[in-house]
Amino acid sequence: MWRDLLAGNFKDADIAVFGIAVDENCSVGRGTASAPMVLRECSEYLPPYTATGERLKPVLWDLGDVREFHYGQVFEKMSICKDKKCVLMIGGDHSCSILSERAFRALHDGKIGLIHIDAHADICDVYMGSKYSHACVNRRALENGYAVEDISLVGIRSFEEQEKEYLAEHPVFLLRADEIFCKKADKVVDELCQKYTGYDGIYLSFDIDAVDPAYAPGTGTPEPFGLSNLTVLTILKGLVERLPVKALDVVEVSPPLDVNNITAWLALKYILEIIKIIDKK
Ligand SMILES: [Mn+2]
Repeated sequence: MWRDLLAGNFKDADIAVFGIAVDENCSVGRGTASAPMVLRECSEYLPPYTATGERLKPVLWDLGDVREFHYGQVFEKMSICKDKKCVLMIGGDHSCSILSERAFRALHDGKIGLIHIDAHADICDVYMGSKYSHACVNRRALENGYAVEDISLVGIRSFEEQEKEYLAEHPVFLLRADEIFCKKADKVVDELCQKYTGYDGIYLSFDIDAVDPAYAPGTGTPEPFGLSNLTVLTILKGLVERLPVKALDVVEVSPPLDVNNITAWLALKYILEIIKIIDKK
């Protein structure tokens, strides 16, 4: 796994990766629990180059998977790699981010921002009877040390009624997918960089369903009118390059719902591009 990307030992690795192989908090299509393993399997086939032909160095360390929805276990993984340049969590459904975002906030002092790239606002208090549904990620973040002004929602194009009510009363920074389409990706990066000026650390949470289902069909709650794969690449690269992104996740890839692993390959390609940017920092 991670062909040519693994460091010789933990000390020399700049980036740590771990999986949370859990999909019990999904509302519709499941299957994301197998994403960490499928991404690792696919990673063996990818040459260590970015799409622009830059060579990737062996900078990665894989801490394995957490296999239950358990804060203590996620905190332990996050604390082991607290001092790395960046930690990457592979989900799992988006509820996994509730645990890793909480751990990241608990492990880092200073001003910490949270950028949530997703088709969905995920700001329900309770969804289908659960406070830990993947539709409740940002409400739990607000209880776990992130303030309203720390959070940005990017790529949104689906709302529950309770979310509209919450957002009408709370000024969460929100960029809809149609706004991003009209504005262009570079402008979106500029806006977010301006918003997070003075922050000490950023957690970047990336739900693959932010990308249009035409590019990323293998996910449990596909939403039309989404962003192109290149638009999302430009946003991800720009944010990681210009902001102090110290943790990020890629969630909601569901291999059983995928077509020819298109979505898993896409997620992996994003990860390779991001690894290169972090390595250069
Ligand atoms: Mn989503």
